[in-house]
Amino acid sequence: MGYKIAVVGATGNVGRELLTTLSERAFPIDKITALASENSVGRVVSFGEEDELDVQSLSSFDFTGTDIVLSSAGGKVSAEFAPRAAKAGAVVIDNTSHFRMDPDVPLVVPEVNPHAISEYGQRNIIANPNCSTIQMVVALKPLHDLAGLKRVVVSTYQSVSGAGRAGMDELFNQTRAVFVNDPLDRAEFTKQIAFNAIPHIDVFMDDGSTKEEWKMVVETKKILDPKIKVSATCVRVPVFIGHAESVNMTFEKEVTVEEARAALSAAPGVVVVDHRADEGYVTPVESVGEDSVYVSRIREDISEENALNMWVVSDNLRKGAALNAVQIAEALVAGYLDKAA
Ligand code: NAP
Ligand code: 3JM
Repeated sequence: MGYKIAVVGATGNVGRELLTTLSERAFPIDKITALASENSVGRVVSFGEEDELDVQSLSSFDFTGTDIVLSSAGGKVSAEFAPRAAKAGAVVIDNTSHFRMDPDVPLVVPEVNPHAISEYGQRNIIANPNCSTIQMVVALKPLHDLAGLKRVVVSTYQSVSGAGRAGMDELFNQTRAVFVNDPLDRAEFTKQIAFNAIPHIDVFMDDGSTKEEWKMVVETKKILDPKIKVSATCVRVPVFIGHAESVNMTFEKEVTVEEARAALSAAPGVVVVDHRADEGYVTPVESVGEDSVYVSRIREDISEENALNMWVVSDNLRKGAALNAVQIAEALVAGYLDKAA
């Protein structure tokens, strides 16, 4: 016996990773349905090594009898279908930003605030945070417990897979075009992404920050502690998969590098690789297909009292999206859903 699961956005970068993760972790499944737009009806998607699923249309799908929906088809799609699925009795674990800041929707990273899942019943929706927020709060949590975070200043180096399949295609095609001297086509990114870096992810806000930067600020406060001050700069770089972050932290109390390293090494979901030598740190390419959040370059910030720097890397499609959502589903069925698997 298992659960009836639906994956919305099953043909996308995150959706395909959701199917892989559910299969790899042997989530207890009775029936699984792959949903996407009308355009994908007739296509199949892989589920594990052996199985293929026929893609069905989200717009005509009846969620009655579905236990859990894992969704990643953009904010507008979630705004429309998630309340419909929730009303039909399914719990929706949503990967988009649409419901994250709704006070009646828990925003969950299982290593950080698993208890928040208990509030899922208010709307039958649980939100998965932004990829950059997830990997940062997993690394911040043990340090906040140790010495009390006052302020975080983060700069991100985000891969193009965060902008979907089309973002990956654009980096590939532009890179090729540079080599063969073809004109560069641009659609997903606001400037050339091949051999470049773009300090602009999601739309601009009134105060000059971007929405991606705003998400990191407000989501970190909601998940970890509203008292922590956060300043973020989010940059798209020509990397296919894996986000990196340079994180500067100021604490209430003194904290040594050794104490920080010990707390991080003991923390769930974190792997410390920090040898202060060639190859003694993790880069995005090495994080691909891995579940962990990697922390390297832990060092004192000599310009400020009680301050440290670190480098945080993770696979944005795994812990940054699909894995975190599946971990939420695992915690939900283990602790909260009535139906026994
Ligand atoms: P993607 O590769 O472009 O895939 C988009 C998916 O959404 C496809 O399966 C697509 O189906 C489906 N879709 C689009 N419009 C639809 C509609 N009207 N009805 C049903 N399905 C529709 O994008 P991605 O990288 O997987 O990201 C998808 C979404 O996940 C993003 O928009 C974002 O909101 C969220 N996301 C969240 C995180 C996170 O949680 N941390 C990280 C990255 C992305 P077709 O193939 O049929 O078009
Ligand atoms: C990551 O609604 C959309 O067009 C999707 C925009 C998007 C988001 C988002 O805001 O949900 C693309 C990539 C995210 C995210 O995780 O915040």
